[in-house]
Amino acid sequence: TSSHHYLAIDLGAESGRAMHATLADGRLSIEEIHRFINLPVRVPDGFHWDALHQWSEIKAGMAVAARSGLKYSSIGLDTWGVDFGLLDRNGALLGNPFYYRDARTDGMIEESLKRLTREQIFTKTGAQFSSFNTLNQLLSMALDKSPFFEIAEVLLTMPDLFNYWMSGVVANEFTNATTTQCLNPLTHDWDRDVLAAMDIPARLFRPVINPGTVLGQLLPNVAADTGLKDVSVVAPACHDTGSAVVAVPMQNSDCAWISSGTWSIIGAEVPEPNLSEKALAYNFANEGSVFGAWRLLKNVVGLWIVQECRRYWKKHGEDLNYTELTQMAEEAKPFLAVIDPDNDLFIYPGRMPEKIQEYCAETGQAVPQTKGEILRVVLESLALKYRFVFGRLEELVGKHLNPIHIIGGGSQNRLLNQFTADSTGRTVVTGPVEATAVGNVLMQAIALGHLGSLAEARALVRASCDVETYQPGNPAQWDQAYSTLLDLIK
Ligand code: ADP
Ligand code: LRH
Repeated sequence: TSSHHYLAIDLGAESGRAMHATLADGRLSIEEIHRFINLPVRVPDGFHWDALHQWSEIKAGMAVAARSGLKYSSIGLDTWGVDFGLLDRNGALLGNPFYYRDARTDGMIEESLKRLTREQIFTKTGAQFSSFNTLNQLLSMALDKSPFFEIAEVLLTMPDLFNYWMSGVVANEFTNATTTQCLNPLTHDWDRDVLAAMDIPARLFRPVINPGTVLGQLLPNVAADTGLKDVSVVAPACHDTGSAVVAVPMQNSDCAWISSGTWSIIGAEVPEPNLSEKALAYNFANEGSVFGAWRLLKNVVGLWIVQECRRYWKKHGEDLNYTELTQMAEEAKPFLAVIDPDNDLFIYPGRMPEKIQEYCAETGQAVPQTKGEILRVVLESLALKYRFVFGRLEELVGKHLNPIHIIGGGSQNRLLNQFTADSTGRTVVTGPVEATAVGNVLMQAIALGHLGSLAEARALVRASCDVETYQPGNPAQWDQAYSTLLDLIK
């Protein structure tokens, strides 16, 4: 039978990777061939993407693929939402794209609300209110009278930018466009009213293309640099969360999922955007999926907090891996204290263990002392916040959701998986770990006609990937801690 090879590039906040995938005999296999760091760089004006370094590493991944001698059908790239670059009229990148955890967007939600009401922004964009959204990044530039607005011709979100460098095609991909808070979910077009109200030039935005579009062939200069020839560039769901959810091995839509990585994104797949007052009040997002579906979801700050603790301890001389850190948490005393992981304090980089201790002290709780205690507080608090968001999700979709699928790198944290089952009282099914890359590949295969449908793609994931199941232990044990969380977020 025929076999096909694909290359998926997934740029995550901790690392970027190039993944090789093969579709053969009704199974998909996937393997990492190149991994590289993807850290923001601070200069006097703020935190930026290291876009050229990332581009070099993407090409290095292509070169590894080329050296295998295999014939690749296509390449697809995804990364996180909201960030973007601007091109001038000659197609040159203007400056260094900003990284979303930059303080330039502080206070921008309030600024935007001087121009439009919350209801207006929500019904026109369906997005959650996060200070770092593209809309707020652009508003901060408008308020700063950024000279870029005078000379920029095109806005490309980060995956659009890399797609442009790979294929020469300038286009805005739909799933990632829905993270900008500039796109109207009903028209699938940029919302001119919102842009005008924020003084953002509408000329920067291009027509939106669907995930699963074949953009063209790798440009000759890229093929020459990497040795990768005759390869199609496909836009998958270019938003990483969009790709990850393609790979949820769900049997039907009565389940929820948590895309667990830097962020923990909790949601369900729904047929229509939910623009209700309640969705607005709960600050949920409608993000575009593949084949007309939507993801109704909410971001929880996620394993970012663990990443930042690890980074802090490394800086102070102790380099521990995630397995060791999870082990320490497992051995620590349970239910010492609770934090709201989504408190503003924890969004920005730096001093994370100290910030957790300060938060516990200021809220009159016991202060975790050891690394294990600190991490246990974080993991328990994440599971508690999941319970809170999951309850609201069930309310919004109006049905009981079971199981909860946990996908992404964070699904390797067995302690958190069990905590999630325990705190929510739901069965947890984990895997795939590399859901984002798998979903990216699946959309390439669909675009090229190698797979017929999303249902077929998900059946393939079920047949190809290991999944683990966790049953809830004793949810009542979690009730006391849950009421502490409710007090904290009041
Ligand atoms: P991103 O959102 O940046 O793409 P990933 O999906 O790669 O993130 O997930 C990275 C996270 O997965 C890490 O921050 C870490 O918390 C978790 N993780 C990775 N490996 C392990 C492990 N062996 N045990 C527990 N957690 C892990
Ligand atoms: C996850 C993610 C998420 C966005 C955030 C900026 O990586 O794409 O869906 O909200 O990054």
